Amino acid sequence: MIVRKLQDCIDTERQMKSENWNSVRLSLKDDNMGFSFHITTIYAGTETPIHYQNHLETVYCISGEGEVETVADGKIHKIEPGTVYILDKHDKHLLRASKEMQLACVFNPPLHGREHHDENGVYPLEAESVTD
Ligand code: 9YT
Repeated sequence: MIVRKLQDCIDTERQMKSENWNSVRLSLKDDNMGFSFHITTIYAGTETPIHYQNHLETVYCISGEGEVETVADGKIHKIEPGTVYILDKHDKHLLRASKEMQLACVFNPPLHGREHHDENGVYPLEAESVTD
């Protein structure tokens, strides 16, 4: 069994920071679980374009408030504590936070750790180059 604490992972190599969000990657590919598990904070007043063409992601809102817009149909879904959104179609989307949101995120296939969104909001597969 593996045990980790969120507090112990903050400001370590497990935490990735960007202008709009930071993400603590509590479980990664090298845990051999078939998924990765992250606690992500989305900053208030931000809009992030995301398109995970190589990954499936499920996102559960723990706290905060925002919305997710699917680009293909312009539909806007409110995000509040207790909401889950599931990107089962590799949906291109816009993620907006009106209040800082804490989200629990699961990725399949798992991230290996240092991925950053590229200019299209995409994470490359690990075989491809990773921008850091
Ligand atoms: C909700 C979302 O996808 N945010 C971007 C960060 C991502 N969860 C990550 O890299 O951990």
